[in-house]
Amino acid sequence: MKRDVEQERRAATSRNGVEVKRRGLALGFDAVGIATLEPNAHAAELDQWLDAGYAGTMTYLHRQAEKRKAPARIMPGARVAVVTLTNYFHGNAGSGVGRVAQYAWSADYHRVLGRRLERLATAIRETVPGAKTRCYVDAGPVPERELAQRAGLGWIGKNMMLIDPERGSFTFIGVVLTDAGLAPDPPFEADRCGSCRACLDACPTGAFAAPGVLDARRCISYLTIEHTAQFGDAERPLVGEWLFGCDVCQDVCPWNVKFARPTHDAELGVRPEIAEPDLAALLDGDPEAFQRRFGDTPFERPGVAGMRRNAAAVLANRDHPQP
Ligand code: B12
Ligand code: SF4
Ligand code: SF4
Repeated sequence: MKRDVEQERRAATSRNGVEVKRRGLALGFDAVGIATLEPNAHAAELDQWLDAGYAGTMTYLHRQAEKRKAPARIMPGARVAVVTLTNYFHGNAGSGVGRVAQYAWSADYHRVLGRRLERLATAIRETVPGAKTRCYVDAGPVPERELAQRAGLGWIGKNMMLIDPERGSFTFIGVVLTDAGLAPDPPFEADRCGSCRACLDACPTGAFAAPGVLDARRCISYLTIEHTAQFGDAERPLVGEWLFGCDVCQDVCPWNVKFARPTHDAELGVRPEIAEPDLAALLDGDPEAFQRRFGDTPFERPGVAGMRRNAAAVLANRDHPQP
């Protein structure tokens, strides 16, 4: 009798897991998997990374470390993470002065995916009545790449990106934590980088201290988005022609070269004023004009002052290229 009850419980978690993933795909996510919330197997790597100072001024990463190492502590009662990937690839990037990373070419993904994740959370609560849910995209102490690997969605490459073997790495990760009983997927155990080291060799600033270890302080993405101070003489040349973010370690990855396909997601349409920005207007630094044009885009994070700094650096690098 007890065995029958246990078998029925298992069958229900399995059915509910399948149903939640089906609903996720129907909502427009490109891949959906379910991860357990056991302690992070790579907690030691996170500690070493933080101790080495590689987080730079991103002090929130130090504050969030304990929860990142034990994701079950993020939401009381949470049992699993429903993890989603959304392709944002737009095709080959231009090479003009003032380049912008592809993830930023559309409306701010935090808003687009935030809404979609809320709909997925509703689907979870409809599938398992009474379930509690919490949505995260690039926010909070959630170890998103680790959970995506654990949900079977891909492996973590030498460039630290989560690489989906069918889509490459130009994907956003979004997560719903829940206390619903949903059967987890097997983790993605293979490492398909093999002997390749294209990303490590191509990084224009030599930001990788070792395979899978990024010194964010040298990363153009950090310098142009997260770093709030003015650039020093050593930092300015590092950003080269990149106005916002950087895609080099993804552009050269053979898994992107072979498998990345442009997205047809209607909510992630390219906005030309971001993909091909007007550097002179950014230099002008008018806060109201900036808010009107970029208030709902990823440029909002560095803000008018940060984007003005970035535009000045790109123009200085164009006029005085480093040997
Ligand atoms: C801080 C941060 C940054 C920092 C630091 C980047 C870094 N490499 O850590 C900066 C500003 C530089 C940055 C840049 C970018 N970022 Co960012 N970033 C984050 C953020 C908020 C936290 C990441 C973090 O904790 N870093 C600290 C490191 C130590 O932790 P980790 O990356 O999780 O790494 C763990 C694993 O590597 C694991 N591990 C170590 N060894 C091994 C071995 C194996 C086998 C396994 C399985 C695991 C494993 O241990 C580590 C610690 O737990 C996440 C969102 C989130 N909440 O997770 C987005 C996130 C990682 N960023 C993202 C993106 C898109 C980018 C950029 C591509 C943007 C751009 N084009 O400019 C670049 C890519 C740079 C790069 N090559 O990593 C996406 C990545 C999506 C994906 N498919 O992987 C995320 C997930 C945001 C999102 N929701 O989509 N980012
Ligand atoms: S995003 Fe650019 S600067 Fe940062 S690690 Fe990758 S290639 Fe290097
Ligand atoms: S470029 Fe090569 S080493 Fe780097 S992440 Fe891609 S497959 Fe792995």
